[in-house]
Order: sequence, then structure tokens, then C-alpha cells
Amino acid sequence: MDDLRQKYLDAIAGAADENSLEDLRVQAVGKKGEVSLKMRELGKMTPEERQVAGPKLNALKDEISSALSAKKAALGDAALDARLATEWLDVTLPGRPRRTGTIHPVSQVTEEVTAIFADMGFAVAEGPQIESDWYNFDALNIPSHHPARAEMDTFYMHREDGDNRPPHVLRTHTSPVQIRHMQDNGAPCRIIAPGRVYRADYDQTHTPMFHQIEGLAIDKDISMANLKWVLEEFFAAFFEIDGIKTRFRASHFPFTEPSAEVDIQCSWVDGQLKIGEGDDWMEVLGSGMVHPKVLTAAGVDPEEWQGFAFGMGIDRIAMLKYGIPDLRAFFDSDLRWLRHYGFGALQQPNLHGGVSG
Ligand code: 2NM
Repeated sequence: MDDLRQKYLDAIAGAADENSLEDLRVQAVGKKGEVSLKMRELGKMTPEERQVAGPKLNALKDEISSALSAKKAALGDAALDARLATEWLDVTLPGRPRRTGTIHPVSQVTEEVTAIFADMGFAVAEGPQIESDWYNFDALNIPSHHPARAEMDTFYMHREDGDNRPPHVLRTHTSPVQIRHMQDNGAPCRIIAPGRVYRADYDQTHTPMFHQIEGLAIDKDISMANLKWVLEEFFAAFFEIDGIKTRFRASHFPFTEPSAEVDIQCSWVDGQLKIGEGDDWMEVLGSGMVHPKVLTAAGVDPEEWQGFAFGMGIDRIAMLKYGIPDLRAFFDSDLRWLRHYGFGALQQPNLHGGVSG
């Protein structure tokens, strides 16, 4: 038994790795290991012999097992020391550069416009991008035969034969949001409705999806004078030009009477556009007094209430303010364009139409 003990303790002490240690464990104390076989011989001994040999064998087994686990721990420590000695990390190295995204000019300008109108007491209203033709056209005094329906290059939703639901369209303007708002909340009201709109049109200055902000103010005594003040306040704040000149030209929309298109003062010098100076005009907005038929369709009594509405293209005023030349690039998802014209997360729009940071 002493030989056995010496043999295994020496072998364990000299084991080079965990595999040889495991082999030794099987050889010595495994089911068919040498110590286990010796234990089986206990049965053939006399009780006196067994009294002596039994505890000795148990002690031997315990001793070998402890030696095995001690050596295993030592090998693990040595392996870790070796790794720690060879593997290292220079914690003073700079981190890998991570490109952060940018805020799209459409999002930025939407926030800027919203902040300016919020300061004048306008709340934001939103609605669905798929509308029934009633909300998109009829409620806005654009009947079926009206040329404006064709002019709008409307996208119609597909309908299966036998589908009796009214025709639905991708909204061509955000006016349906205003109709829904009046139906749900009545008058008075003061809201802006920003969002995506769709028209089947694609060239240098038109994309089939673009963005609009429309405004609506309804009360007992709202007039064109209020419209003019609100819009001039807006343009001055948005373009950051005090006393920016505007020109109201008589126009026609089915949903307003009277109607006016609004231009802002600008100049063209060497093909460079400058807003707020010179004696050219840039059309930026359509507006007017909401038509009594539109109020009626929205459940508001035109004998009691009146007000103005206006609409403008977000993409277009973003191009004007930030000197972005091509509308189509807005929706190309070109990362170089987005990094160039995009805004940082900390460039918060402020009430003067500018940005911080
Ligand atoms: C424009 C021009 C003029 C307009 C009308 C309405 C509504 F729903 F209240 F009748 N919302 N927006 C409107 C009026 C829009 O866009 C060029």
C-alpha cells in the first residue's frame, strides 16, 4: 500500500496537464482503479485483517483524491498565470471611432416649425396616412368631378371586386387631420398638422412622398389680418430675419375663400438665393379663410365660427433655409448626404428658428 501511495503521489506531482491528471484519477480511484480493486479484496480478509486494512485504504483513497484536486487547482492557477503573462491589453489606447447618426433635415425643420407655432398657441395634431376619399376630398369641398382631384395625382388603394368600402387614398395633404380634429374637438381650435403626404409625381422638384405642415385657427372673429400676422411672425422666426417682407397674392383653393398664396422676399445673385433681401419673390405657402362648406363638413357651424388655414411643404422650406439643392436627395438615404445636411442630437431647435450647439 505504501508503494501504491508513493507511486500515485509522485505521478500526480509530476502531471503536466489536466488530461494526464484525469488519466491518473481513473487508474487509481476510478471504478476499476488500483485502489478500488484493493478495496474489493477486503471481502476476502478476516475481520481482524479488514479492521486494519479498511481504514488504511480509505485514508489512501482520500489522500490521492486530495492530491488530485490540489494538483488540478495548481495547474489551473499556473495556466491562468501563463495567460496573464502573455495576454495583455493597452487600456490607454483610444476607443474605436463610432459614427453616430444625424437628425434628418425634415425632422429638424418639423421640430423648428412646431416650436415656433407652439409658442403662438398652436397644438400638434396627427392622423392616418391612408384616408377615405371623403376625408381627403369631399370634406374639403373637392367633389368627384372637380379638376383638383385629377390634378393631385392621387394614389388610390387597391380594392378587390365586390369590396363595398369607400375608395381610400394615400392622403394628398394633411387637411384630413384638421377635419378629424374639428369633428372630434369642435371649435375654437388652433392646431398645426405636420406629416407625410403622397402625390404621383417625380422630377427635380417633386417626390411621390413629401412632407407638409398645415395650420388651422378657428374662433368667433379670426380674420385674414390674424393670418398675415401669424405667418409673418413665423417667417421672421424661421428664417431668423426680423421684419421679413411677405406678399399675399389672390389665389384659389377649393377649401378656402378668399385664398392667398404667400411669397417671401428674396434675391438671386450669381445663381445664389438669399431669403429676406432683394426684390424677387419666392412662393412658399398657400392659405385662406376656411370655406363654410368645409366647416359644415367638419361639424362646425359657419354661422358661428370662422378662421384661417394654410399649408406649406416642409421639404421645400428646409431646402430654402439650409441651402439644399436637390429635393430627391432627401429620400436617397445616402449616408454622406445625411452626415452633411443632418443635425446633431444636441442641436435643439429654438424659438428663433435657429439651433443650439
Ligand atoms: C393649403 C392652402 C390653403 C388648408 C385648409 C385646411 C382645412 F382642413 F382646414 F380646411 N387645412 N389646410 C389649406 C388651405 C391648405 O395648402 C396649400
